[in-house]
Amino acid sequence: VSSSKRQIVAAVVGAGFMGEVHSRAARAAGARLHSVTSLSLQSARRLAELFDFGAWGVDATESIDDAVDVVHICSPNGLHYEHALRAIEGGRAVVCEKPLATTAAHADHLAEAARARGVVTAVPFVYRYHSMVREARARIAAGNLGAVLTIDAAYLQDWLMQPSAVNWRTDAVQGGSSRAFADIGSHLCDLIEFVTGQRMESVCARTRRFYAERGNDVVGNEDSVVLLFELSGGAIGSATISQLAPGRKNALMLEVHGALESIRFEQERPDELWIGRLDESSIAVRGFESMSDDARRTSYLPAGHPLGYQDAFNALIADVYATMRGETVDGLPTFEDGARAARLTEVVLQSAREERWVQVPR
Ligand code: SOE
Repeated sequence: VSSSKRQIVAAVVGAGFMGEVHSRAARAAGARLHSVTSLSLQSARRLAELFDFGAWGVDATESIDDAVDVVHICSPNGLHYEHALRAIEGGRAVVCEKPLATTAAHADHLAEAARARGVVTAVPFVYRYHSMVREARARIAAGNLGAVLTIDAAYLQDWLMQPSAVNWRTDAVQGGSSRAFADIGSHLCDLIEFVTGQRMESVCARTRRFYAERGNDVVGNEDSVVLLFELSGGAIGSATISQLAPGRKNALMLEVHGALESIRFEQERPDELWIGRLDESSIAVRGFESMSDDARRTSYLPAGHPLGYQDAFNALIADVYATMRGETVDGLPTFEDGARAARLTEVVLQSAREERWVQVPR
């Protein structure tokens, strides 16, 4: 039996919700699961048994073992820089959860170090991998919408709405100086740029920390952000980002208004794309004949078999491994995109602090 391709060996650092999502995706992409490490030995052991890792422990340096090809970093934000730099210096491919680092300077350094070392990198802006997001992007690129005029966007969750809800994210040291924007606003702004093909050029933001304390801890980062922005092609838009929106679980919503048509994507209904028209609007459901090639690439189940969040994640990790094998893929978010998100985060906080429009550096 000829083995068409050498099995990729993956290590996971961090055994929380994202560690589990990455482990499932790495396994689905055919990796051998080498080791999972976590600050909590119990969490590491739970994931090791769930996904049949070779080893588990609390020492993240085990993930840089010579046998390891790629390191998936899912540790608390404040540890990303250290864990990613160690993997890069070890010559490993690195998939690092957003935010890439809690400062733009550290994120830029990681992107530079990875470029210099020539390692494959990714920051899982996973929502790029829904087929109907690729369909929206293809329609805008093909000119179906006409000139992009305005954007109405939001990313709303409610898992931090209880004042008692404490998590490493609500601690500025472990989570970083931005929470809602760095955690989910970064996904939304990455998607706005990815779908429209335009850059965010300037923003005007206001943040709120509705609960200055949670449990016995002082909270050092924001619960919610509202944003005005201008895009490089002249469009203007607004975004509401909050993790205190009762009833909204993971509600990323993006609506783009063109001179000819509109589109609306809702992450909680990922197989659908609303097409807005002056005469008759419609809902395009994944799997139709004239779907774009790029949408078809991630549409690996036929119409009527819903694809979801983990499917999109699996497709993203499969693209990372394809890139490690020298293949060319379209739309993989790399450390360059992660560094851009970290820079945008600092611009958003600066705009809120100084109560003015701030230009986004290229
Ligand atoms: C929590 O806000 C979270 O898990 C984010 O960290 C993820 O990036 C997002 O995709 C889902 O919600």
